Amino acid sequence: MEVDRTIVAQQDAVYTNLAITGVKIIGIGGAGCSVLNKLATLDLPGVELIPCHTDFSKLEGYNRALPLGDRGSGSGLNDLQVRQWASSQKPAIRSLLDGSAKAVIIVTGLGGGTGSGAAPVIAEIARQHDLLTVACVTMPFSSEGYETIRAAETGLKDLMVYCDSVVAFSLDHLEKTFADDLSITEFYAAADDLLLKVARMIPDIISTSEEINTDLNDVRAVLRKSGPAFFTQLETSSATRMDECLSLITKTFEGHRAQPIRRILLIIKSSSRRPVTMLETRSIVQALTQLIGKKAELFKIALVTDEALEDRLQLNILTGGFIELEEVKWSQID
Ligand SMILES: Nc1nc2c(ncn2[C@@H]2O[C@H](COP(=O)(O)OP(=O)(O)OP(=O)(O)O)[C@@H](O)[C@H]2O)c(=O)[nH]1
Ligand SMILES: [Mg+2]
Repeated sequence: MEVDRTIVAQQDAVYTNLAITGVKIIGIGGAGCSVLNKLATLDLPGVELIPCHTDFSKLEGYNRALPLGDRGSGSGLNDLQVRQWASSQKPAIRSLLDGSAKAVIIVTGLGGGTGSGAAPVIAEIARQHDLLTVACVTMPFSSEGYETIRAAETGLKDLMVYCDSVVAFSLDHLEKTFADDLSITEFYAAADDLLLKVARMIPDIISTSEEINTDLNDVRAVLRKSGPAFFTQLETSSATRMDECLSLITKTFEGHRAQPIRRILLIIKSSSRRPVTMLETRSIVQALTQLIGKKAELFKIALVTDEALEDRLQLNILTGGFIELEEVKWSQID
């Protein structure tokens, strides 16, 4: 019988990815688990989604999960208690990260007890296993009270110690950026979408099978110990997409005040119907180099296929490796 070689090749690629990628995305607490539920609908190859919560009802539907504490009904906003619970679960956390794990992506809304308490403990263990460790988090509204802010800032400070790269979105800042007429539910859903976009960057890069591609080691080289990171997503809407793309880049990064950027990870997404061209790629890279990349030590580009984009182009840009951290507080959004 004639074997369909194309299909075999495709299947091989998928199996290879499954075997080598080993990305664990750990969603912690209410916000983290809600992002995880959205990621679960995307079917990302080579990725294991692991929820971690003190409210055990949020752990259902996953192969493996990390319950913390013995009550199962939340943390009572007590991050110190959760830290102890997480520390007592170190062997369980190690076994979740063992085996095929190569990268760990921690997703949480800092400020509550569960995320603020557990995220640093998980990051510390990931670092001990020498895994590429990235955190994407939201910081609470300043109106959420002193205790919430303290828990969030302590969590963030410790994440900075253990993670290679930390992308933090301030809810205060997002409130100024998002439309005023959003309901609270819509607002949090939009914040979750941002966390999702960052969380899927690494899986997107390593699971796509482009000819010019970036693998996990490249991503690791760019993100390794790069500290706080900025995330920006730009997407064109018209057929004259290159001009639009270049003007979006200029609008976003012109007059960029931050410290010199040492590391840049750029994902260019397009569909196979209209893949990004050499000219488009070169122009995008030149524009970014001119505006933010003159001092870059590493500027990695990955091309990812996303059929949903049809004629459009989407750029996902992660910048990090800032010299003076004071200037860099919150991740930028478009
Ligand atoms: N991104 C996002 N953030 C949220 C959401 N709901 C609340 N937050 C923010 O995230 C912070 C943490 O809230 P939760 O995720 O409920 O906290 P938790 O980690 O579950 O901790 P506890 O509920 O105290 O056990 C809050 O202080 C809010 O700033 C949400 O649906 N999405
Ligand atoms: Mg909660």
